[in-house]
Amino acid sequence: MLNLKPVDRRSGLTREQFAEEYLKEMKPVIFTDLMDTWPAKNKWTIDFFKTEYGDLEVPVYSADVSKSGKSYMSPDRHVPFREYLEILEKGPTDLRMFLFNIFRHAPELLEDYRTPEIMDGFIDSFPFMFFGGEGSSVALHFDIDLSHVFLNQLHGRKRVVLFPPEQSTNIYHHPFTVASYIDVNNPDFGRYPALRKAWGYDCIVYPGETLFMPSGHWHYIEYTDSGYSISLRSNESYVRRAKGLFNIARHYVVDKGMNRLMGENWRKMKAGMAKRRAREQDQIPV
Ligand SMILES: O=C(O)CCC(=O)C(=O)O
Ligand SMILES: [Fe+2]
Repeated sequence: MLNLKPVDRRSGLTREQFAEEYLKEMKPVIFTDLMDTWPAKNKWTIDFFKTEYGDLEVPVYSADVSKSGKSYMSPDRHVPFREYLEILEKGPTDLRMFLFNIFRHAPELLEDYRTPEIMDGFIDSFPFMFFGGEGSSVALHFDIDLSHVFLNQLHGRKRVVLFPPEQSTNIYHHPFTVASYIDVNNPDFGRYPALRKAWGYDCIVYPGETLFMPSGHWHYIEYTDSGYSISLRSNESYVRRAKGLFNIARHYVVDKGMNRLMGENWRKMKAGMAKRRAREQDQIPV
């Protein structure tokens, strides 16, 4: 069994309390009231999106999205938003919709949420929404730009498993990427022995709640129900912002390029590197 602890659930946190107990500690927390002032909280229902934006063509992704080779990170197809929402309602389905900037097409929606006042440094660009069907999941990863993520759950429940960045070696960070080799639901301790030492968190985020994922935290997400959320990002540190930009540049140049050139072999090379790192760090005879 993986060593996973629950995440605190808090309401009425002040900026000072949040800074002291969570931000400084880089500790995740679920806010039960951060979205209380948002019109979106009750307004952004499935019917609302169907009625107002049903004709928008949206890119949908199936579970193969992170497979190596030519289709790496490209959508399966485009469908009218109405059709995608109907698929979600019928569920279960592995179809997800993200990397689509709905706000570019519907800027009026920007009026329906508020930038949290709980800390400074929110990044002012258009935020992303994430849609997924019941049973779909998002592979364990960390966000390459190294910002803190405030995951605001609007519809359906999500299970989130988190690991702090210091656990990267223990969970077999896939070199040059933001991915890990481990399967959170079926940890293979034989193959990945350092995993026994890993620790993290496991929680369910309910609609109306906001999960704070501190910078660099690994997250694996399971859509308990079909649903969607909006992720807002913040980064109060210029040093960390610069590191994030460097990561992005390296990712585009190294990983995408090597993936194009070597496909499956690049994946295998990275797997070897991750095992070696864990072995060297832990001096576990494997
Ligand atoms: O909720 C999701 O589908 C993915 C969210 C995520 O990875 C993020 O906000 O960084
Ligand atoms: Fe993420």
